[in-house]
Amino acid sequence: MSDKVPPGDSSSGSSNKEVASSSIPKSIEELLKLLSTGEELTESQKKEMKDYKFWKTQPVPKLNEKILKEGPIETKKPEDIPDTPFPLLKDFEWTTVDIDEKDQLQEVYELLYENYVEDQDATFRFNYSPEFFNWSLKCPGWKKEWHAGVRVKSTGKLCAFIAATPITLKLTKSQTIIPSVEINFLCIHKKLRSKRLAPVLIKEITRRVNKCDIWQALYTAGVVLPSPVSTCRYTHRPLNWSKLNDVEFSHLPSDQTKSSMVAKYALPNTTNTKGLRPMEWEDVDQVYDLLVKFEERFELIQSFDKEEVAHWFLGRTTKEGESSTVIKTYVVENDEGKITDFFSYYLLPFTVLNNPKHSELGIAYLYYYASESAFVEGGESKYKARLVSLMNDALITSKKFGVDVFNCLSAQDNSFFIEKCKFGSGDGFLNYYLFNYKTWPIYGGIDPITKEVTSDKGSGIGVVMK
Ligand code: MYA
Repeated sequence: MSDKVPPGDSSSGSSNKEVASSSIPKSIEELLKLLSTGEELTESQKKEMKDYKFWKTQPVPKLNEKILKEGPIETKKPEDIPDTPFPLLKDFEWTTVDIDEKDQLQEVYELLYENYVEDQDATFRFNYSPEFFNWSLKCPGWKKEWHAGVRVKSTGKLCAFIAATPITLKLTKSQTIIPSVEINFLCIHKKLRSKRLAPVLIKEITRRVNKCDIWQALYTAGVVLPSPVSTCRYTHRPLNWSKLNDVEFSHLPSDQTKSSMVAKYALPNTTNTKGLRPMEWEDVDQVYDLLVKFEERFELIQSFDKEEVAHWFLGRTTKEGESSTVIKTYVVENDEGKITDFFSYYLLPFTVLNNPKHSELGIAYLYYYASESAFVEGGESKYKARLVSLMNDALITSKKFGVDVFNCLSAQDNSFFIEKCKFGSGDGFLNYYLFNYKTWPIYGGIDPITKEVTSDKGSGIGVVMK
């Protein structure tokens, strides 16, 4: 599928073009050649470690470093960390954004709406709603001071933002638990780009997190930085092909007609799996048990507690609370009342710019899932078939939430159903990074050379970012 650079968790995805834009051509002739032929840069032209002026000073593995031992890169104590924020240029000041304040949440929304990740042609823009932030930023253990912003002193305008949320990571091979944060929503106003403000934001969020005795972080980006622990590929499953074609997200292959494409992606209105229903508060314990067991299949995972399961899969942490409308979770309950499977996805629409027919694209992102069928010895083919059937049901359920395209990465065991459920590979790749921790490279569900999704092998990435 020749889709545009897809909507990604925390990036626009790193297409080949993006790699080229961060590379350094050696001469004007080479630059002109690149412009005229669109040819990719050679290895020697790509950004080298010494060119990462900021990242080469940070506790991250060097590009192409051979990892000899897993573990933290540096060890410090909270008292070694400065109490005061990093200095900013005189026209700017630090702020802690209080997202419990409606007006401040609105400021983050506006900053991101205008300045966050766009596709190459600026046709699509993430439309993060205040409700999305309430779900993604206010998880159990969240801290107000981990929502750091920069304001223009004279006007008070919010012009940059970065967020950390708590996450417990686990490396299953060594059964190592790593108390960490997830870093997300790094955003600088377009007018303040390329002024080295991003490193200051990153250093400040690191300071604030370190002060709480946390020393590791997980983050994802489309751009290549030192050094990805894994790389996954975006895939897309059109649900409303005509609309995707109208907004130029999906293109008509030369050997197809519009009606054949619509027919290809048509889905029934009713789900197939017996006992499938939306998750309820009473399911938290069983979903927790199933997820914890299932996650051990992967190498890098999020280690949940029950309160986190309630938050991330229902969007509430009390029985009485109202569920979030951005996260959708369905369970499969058998005749004995046992939950045998579940799947979840979150909704994050795109605003479509300058299109006469459509102003928004409904987008679902596959989140966590689990199935008892994974534990049946010798039952690999049954497990794969079960995943295909569950994901087809996920697609069907998402239609009623106005989803036009369902996205998933080549992470988890997704490569087992990607092709069968008619997901097509997108242009975008997502790199996973760990801050201050070295670990062996983790398979991201794609062939390292061809970058094609491999259907016979699941990935080692079990953690899903928002
Ligand atoms: S990923 C989403 C990132 N956001 C966007 O793409 C939104 C649109 N873009 C922007 O707002 C700006 O272009 C950004 C860069 C802010 C991205 N992650 O200020 P600069 C390095 C890390 O002159 P600008 C997400 O949210 C770049 O290589 N570093 O650049 C996860 C260069 O360093 P070096 C990045 O374009 C974020 C330096 O910044 C990224 O004005 C995870 C240039 O700075 C990037 N996505 O602003 C952050 N892009 O010289 C790390 C560029 O070395 C967290 N750069 O090449 C680390 C863990 C911290 C916590 C630790 C706790 C223990």
